[in-house]
Order: sequence, then C-alpha cells, then structure tokens
Amino acid sequence: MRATAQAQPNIALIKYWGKRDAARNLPAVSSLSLTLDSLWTRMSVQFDATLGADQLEVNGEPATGMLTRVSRCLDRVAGSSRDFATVRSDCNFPIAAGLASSASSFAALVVAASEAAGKSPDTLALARLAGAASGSAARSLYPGIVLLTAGSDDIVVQSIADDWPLELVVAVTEESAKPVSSGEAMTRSAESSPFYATWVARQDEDIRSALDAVSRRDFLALAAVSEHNCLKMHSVMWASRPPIVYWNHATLTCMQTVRRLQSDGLPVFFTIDAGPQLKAVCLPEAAPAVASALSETPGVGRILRSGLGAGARRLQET
Ligand code: 2P0
Repeated sequence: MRATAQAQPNIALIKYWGKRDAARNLPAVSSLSLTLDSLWTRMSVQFDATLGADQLEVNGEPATGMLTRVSRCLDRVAGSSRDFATVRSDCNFPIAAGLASSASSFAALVVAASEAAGKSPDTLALARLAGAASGSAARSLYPGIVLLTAGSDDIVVQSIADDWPLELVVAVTEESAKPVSSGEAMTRSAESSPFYATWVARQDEDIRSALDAVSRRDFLALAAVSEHNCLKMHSVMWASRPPIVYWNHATLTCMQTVRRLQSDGLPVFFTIDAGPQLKAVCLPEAAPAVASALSETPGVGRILRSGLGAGARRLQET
C-alpha cells in the first residue's frame, strides 16, 4: 500500500495555453516539450485505513494549499472509495515559480498512487490521469522530446525522440511563487484576450514546423518556431484584461544575453513559461558558454542545468 515515484519537469517549446474542457482539464491546443533529467520531484504515497483524512507534506512541511488537487487526483487513480493517504513530496527546485513543478509532481503522484493501490495502468492511461490534474503533467510520463496531441475526446501523448542531446540552462530570476496561477491565467486569456482564438487556430502550424525541425535535427528551425510560439503565448496574456505579465526586468535582460550569444554564432534559443525564469535551450557544446553568460546577467540569482531525461517511474523503497 506504499510506493515512491520520481518524475522530472518538462519544458514546452510549443506551449499548452488554454483549455478545451475545463471540467476534464483537456487542453485546447497540442504541445511539444522536453523532459528534463537533473530536476526532480519524488512522491511517496501510502494508503492507510486508519487515517481520517489525506495528509500532504512538501519538502518536510505540511502543505494544505495543494491538498484538494492531490486528493482529487488520488480519487481518479484509486477510486473514490479508497483509503485516505499520506503523501510526501520532495522537490530539488523552486515550486510554483514557472519551473513546471506541478508537471513533475502530478506525474510522480499518479505513478506512486497507482502502484500503492496495486493498479498498473499503461503509460498513456497514467498520462491522462496526470493531465486531468495538471495539463502539462501528462508530458512528464514520457522521455526526451514529447508530443501531446489535443484530441476532441482525449489527449494522446508520445515520445518522438530521445537521442538528440539538447541541454537546458535555466536562469532563475525570482524564487518565490507566481502571483497568478497558470490555470487562472489561461481562463482569463480565453475569456478576454483578442488574440486567443488566433492562438488556438494557428497552433497546429507551429506543431508541424517543430516536428519537421526535430525530424531533421535542425536546431535553427526549432529555435525559430519555439521562440515564436513562446512570444505568441505571452502576447495572448499581455493582451488579456486585466493583463498578465509574468516577466521581470531580468527576464528581458536574459533575452538580450541570448540574442548576443546567437549573434556570436552559438546554437541557443530561449523560452519562458508562466513565470519570470528564462530557459535557454542549446546544443551541448554551447552549454558552458550559455551558463556562464546567463549567470553573469544582472538579476539572475542562480543557474540550473539539465539534459533530457526519462519519463516518470517507480523508485525502489529505501
Ligand atoms: C506548458 N504551461 O505548456 C505551458 C506553458 C505554462 C506555460 O502548462 O491548469 O500547470 O494545471 O492544466 O499544466 C502550466 O500549466 O496548467 C503550463 P493546469 P499547468 O508547459
């Protein structure tokens, strides 16, 4: 009745932004992401018939804010007549700061909870369970470069490549949690941004360009469509009412650093999610120079580095 699992966050190059069906948490658009390896969340779940309520601890502290979402996810995995559970989460990177901690958390949670409940759904079923809790979490079940296709009925997720050694350098410009959750920001974008309908309508075009770039291992083509898609998503948010601006001064300064590295000929591009951190994607030979330039950029607190990694999986109990 107890199991532990690990998942890594994923960073979207072609972004998920908006929901087709809020009740089922189905995304309005397909997305393409990179599953990381050095950042992780480890979750352990223990169902216990003697408990009177679910309990959640994050990094050793009781965490009530996330408890309702965690309990609903456990209901979907183990059934609503399940025993209550003790859930412990450990995360080696900042939480709720635009570094996809909900993706790694819910991907690890569905694997740990299904194992603890003695169930063995296949990976797509686990991805759908994770996606019902947090749309991006569905992608962390899979390794490498991952495509999530948003169908009208349900999502389909697959790894399309795990042998292109892309590297990620994250410039952390702010450690604290973001002021507006991505779920709330997506709703506001859909309800008020004049660009939202165009965003949804043009997404498959970007997905096709990105898939073509990946199949040809064409870094510059992937860079162009990824930066375009990222800035388009943020334009949707900026034009919402009230506007949603996740960037800070250092986010823009980091963008200028990436532009300078690009003009020096380095294979690197940026992406930015629902938070102020800038993520630079590069080829391995450029990673030391990218990390060094971003760490010297004013406003950058620290640098995190990662290659691409495996999908969520069970860990042996220690
Ligand atoms: C993504 N983001 O594709 C996009 C880009 C943020 C910006 O998926 O409401 O926490 O839980 O389904 O997965 C963050 O949103 O949203 C996200 P919910 P989630 O990675």
